[in-house]
Amino acid sequence: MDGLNITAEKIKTMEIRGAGRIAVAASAALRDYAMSLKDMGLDEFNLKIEEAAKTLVDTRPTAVSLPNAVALTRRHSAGNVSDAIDEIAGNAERFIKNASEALEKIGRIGAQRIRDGDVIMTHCNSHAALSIIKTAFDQGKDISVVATESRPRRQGFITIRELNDHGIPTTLIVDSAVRLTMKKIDLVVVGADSISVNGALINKIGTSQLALAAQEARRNVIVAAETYKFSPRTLLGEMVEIEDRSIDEVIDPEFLSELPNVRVSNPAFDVTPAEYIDLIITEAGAFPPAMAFTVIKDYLGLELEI
Ligand code: RUB
Repeated sequence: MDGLNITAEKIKTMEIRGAGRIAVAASAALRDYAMSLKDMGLDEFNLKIEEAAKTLVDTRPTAVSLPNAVALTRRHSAGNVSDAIDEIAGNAERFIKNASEALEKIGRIGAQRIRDGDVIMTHCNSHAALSIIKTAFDQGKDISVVATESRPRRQGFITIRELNDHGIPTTLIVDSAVRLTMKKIDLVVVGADSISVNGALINKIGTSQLALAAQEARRNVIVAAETYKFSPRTLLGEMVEIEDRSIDEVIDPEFLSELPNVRVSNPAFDVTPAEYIDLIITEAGAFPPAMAFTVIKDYLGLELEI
């Protein structure tokens, strides 16, 4: 499981991060692992795939793209190991190709919602959100972006580099400047780690503050999300787990050790209720959040995790 463990570690430490990238990396790692298994019976093979799937899924709890990608990749109906490997390899190729095509489609569909002259606020670093912004820019629209820093890991720095390299005028703000700046922007475009059946968005901590400020200022909030970011398990009443990350990301442990009465908390994601979201742009079309159930049923498949 060497290669697979390396990928799992990279996801855990966030060397590979962002819900889409995590999903694609996990699918590829499972494919490579399956292809490395030989000289064993089908039961042993299935057991090893089961363990490998668990190793990958256990790395980070919030982005449903990860268990969805693993479930879509690992399933097979073969009667022998060699056919099972072929099926898993085929599943991975399909998933990875679809994920890449989904990003392009989301870009094209989402760009329709961007008007010439728009100033767009984004949060964290989302490839799906950036696909919309870059596509609109490439269509010749005169747009600019306000990007939040996204403490504590500062994924906003990845975003501003990407926008800079694409030639898109960009302003970086600290997270606490969101409400003040909201008056100067036209709409918010963010990505998704998970979307639950009630249309709620789970994304980088602070996303719900953008959405609250946007509603107060009557600005639209658009979510860019591949269909594999919708969570089938929420149909069973399961809540999406919010990842708590190390407090070392927030504060120097030495400084904290001088403060015996202080505790630090570092939740990595938050929940934005559906009523704060205007539209979810998927590769299958632009949906209101109220249609999350339909997306899960028609485009993802209820059997995926139930
Ligand atoms: C990343 C994050 C992104 C979503 C969507 O969090 O919240 O907005 O994952 O990204 P982290 P994408 O940096 O903790 O993984 O559109 O690229 O899938």
